Amino acid sequence: MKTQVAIIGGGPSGLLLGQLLSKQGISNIILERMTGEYVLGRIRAGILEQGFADLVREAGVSERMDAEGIVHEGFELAFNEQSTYIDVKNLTGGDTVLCYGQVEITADLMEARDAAELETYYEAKDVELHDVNTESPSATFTQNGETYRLECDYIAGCDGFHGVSRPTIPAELRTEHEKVYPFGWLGVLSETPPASKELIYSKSDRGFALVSMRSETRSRYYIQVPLTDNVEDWSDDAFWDELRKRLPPKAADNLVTGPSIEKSIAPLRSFVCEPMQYGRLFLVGDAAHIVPPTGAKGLNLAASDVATLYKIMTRVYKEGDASCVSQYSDIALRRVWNGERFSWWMTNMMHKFDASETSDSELGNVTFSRFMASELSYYTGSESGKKVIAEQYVGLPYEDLKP
Ligand code: RFL
Ligand code: PHB
Repeated sequence: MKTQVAIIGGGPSGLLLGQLLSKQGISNIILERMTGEYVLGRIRAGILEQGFADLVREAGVSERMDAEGIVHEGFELAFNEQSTYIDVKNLTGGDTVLCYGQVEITADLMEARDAAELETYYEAKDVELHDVNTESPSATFTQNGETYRLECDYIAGCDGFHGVSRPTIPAELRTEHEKVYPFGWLGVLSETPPASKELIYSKSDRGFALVSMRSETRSRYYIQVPLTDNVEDWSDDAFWDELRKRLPPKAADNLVTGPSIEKSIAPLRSFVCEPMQYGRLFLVGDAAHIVPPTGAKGLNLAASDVATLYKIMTRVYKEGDASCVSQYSDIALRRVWNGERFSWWMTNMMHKFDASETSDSELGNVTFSRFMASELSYYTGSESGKKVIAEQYVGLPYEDLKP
């Protein structure tokens, strides 16, 4: 088999890249380890930056997103009894974010890929990447007991944090930066109207909580939990009780409870692999970086990687200029580090750190907590502070390639 760009991983990054490349007539084949149903079972991101939504429009897959996505002009930052509205639209001169689930985007992209009869190999096992530092890379894999070789010009490693692409870069040529937080998020999806029209990030003495949504009748909530908790320890009733205690009074009063349709615990991590490319292999999205979800940046950083690689591949194939491929890692990493910093900052500011869990070993726990409380009241207490938060939340502009 032969294609121009082999895409490893059929999550949102791989599917979006594939769709954009196809629009430019650049051939691509996706190798996905799991089934399509499995990929669609992962309830994850909900908030899309404008840059992401525009990219989905450019890919020609935005019809349902534009019809069903909920535009958010701001969000609330709550701290005990106090609540501050971050009026994102006014503070940024008109930018908003869109609430539209990762599952929906993924389903729309899969449908478009099927309709265009673009090739995807699901349940592609034992993927291995070969000769990525030469002009003729390839990927081998097995499917239903058969072994295949896919020859290509370039490989996009869109295979998430546990994929094969990142370890294909020799260990001595990559640096991995990692921080694991001492807590996770317990998330619940329920067929109930959301407790608030806008998202609420709430810090309380009992720990962090988040009000989010998927539609006017479907809510998504999260609470901070110790890493030692198991999802089976949390009955629906226990979850609702704890959530109510952590929300500002008005949202707590508005909370409508019901059976959970999905419940899971996600650990929180900051991670970056540098560089994000090796020869003709490019790392995209979670394959190269992870952020804690407090800033809603994970999928959005994946989208800016996709945008950069798309521009590079378009220039390579439309203008015959292969020299621009060396720009990928630097451009992608500049935006990634900014998203990492914002996500880390929001996480530190909004979560409860117990004794012995300090985020900074140089500081005592009490001092750290005090600094973070002071940080929160400082930034929410002035227009300029709120503007800093708003600008990061809607996302920095995408960087262009150098001529
Ligand atoms: P994915 O989604 O992990 O997809 C990778 C795909 O690669 C496949 N794969 C392989 N295929 C072939 N061979 C192999 N060896 C393979 N190994 C893996 C996998 O099966 C999978 O299908 O990565 P991608 O595409 O880069 O997308 C990244 C996003 O999923 C992720 O960043 C976001 O979900 C993060 N995130 C959020 N991001 C936002 O922008 N806004 C949010 O509001 C937001 N909320 C969240 C989140 C992530 C969360 N969790 C659970 C981690 C909330 C949560 C709770
Ligand atoms: C979500 O709706 O899943 C969501 C929203 C905002 C975040 C994280 C997750 O910061």
